[in-house]
Amino acid sequence: MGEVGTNRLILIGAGGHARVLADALHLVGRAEGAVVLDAQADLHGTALLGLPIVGGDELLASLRGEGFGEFLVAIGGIRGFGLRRRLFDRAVQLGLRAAILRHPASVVAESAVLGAGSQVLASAVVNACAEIGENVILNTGSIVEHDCWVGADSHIAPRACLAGGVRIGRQVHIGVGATICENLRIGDRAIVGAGAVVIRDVPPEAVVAGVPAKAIRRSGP
Ligand code: JB3
Repeated sequence: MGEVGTNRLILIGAGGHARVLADALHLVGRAEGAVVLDAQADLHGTALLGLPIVGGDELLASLRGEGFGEFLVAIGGIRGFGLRRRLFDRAVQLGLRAAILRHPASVVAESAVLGAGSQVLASAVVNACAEIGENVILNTGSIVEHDCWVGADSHIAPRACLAGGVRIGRQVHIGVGATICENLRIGDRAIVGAGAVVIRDVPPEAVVAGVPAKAIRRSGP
């Protein structure tokens, strides 16, 4: 861990996903000196698992000036893809580096590649030669098998499973416990419902659900 003052970390968001990240930061020794920003003013001055919620995003520039070096986008909700990308880009534009967070109970193959800002949470598995894009959430117990590709800003929800060679686009949500069969492609901004079993490619912005998964609507902008 870098010394406090240069590698101090900013969590952007103070909700349920932020609590998961804060817990992992404590476990990997990155909580020291970290602070949290949230849009809800009534949270300012309180704490998130011991991390001070110091204000809103307007503080990003001044925190950078105070020697904070890294950030994580700590917003995970399905409606938040565009927001996650905007927050990521704003922090990078201010000269902050996107940290990579690996829970100590995760398993990541030596040959796997984790993108800046990616978050590999408890019991998640990233297997050989998989590539994980920027700002991706691999949530609790998710499985990304060998040779998979997960595009930027996507969220693989708890216990979802991508079989070998699956390619996930950008800003995709794979729901809790969903299964994507091998070598399939899931298009940008598609949504796969919880528990779905996907046995054919999913086009961009499609919303699919069921066993086997079928299209139910299109995902909104
Ligand atoms: O299902 C699981 C395991 N986790 C879910 C996660 C992936 O997504 C979790 O159960 C929730 O469904 C959701 O967690 P998240 O994204 O933390 O949602 P919520 O608990 O609603 O917290 C979002 C926080 O972000 C709120 O405190 C908002 O005020 C804050 N927020 C919204 N917009 C913002 C902004 N904070 C900052 N700094 N900037 C914003 O623009």
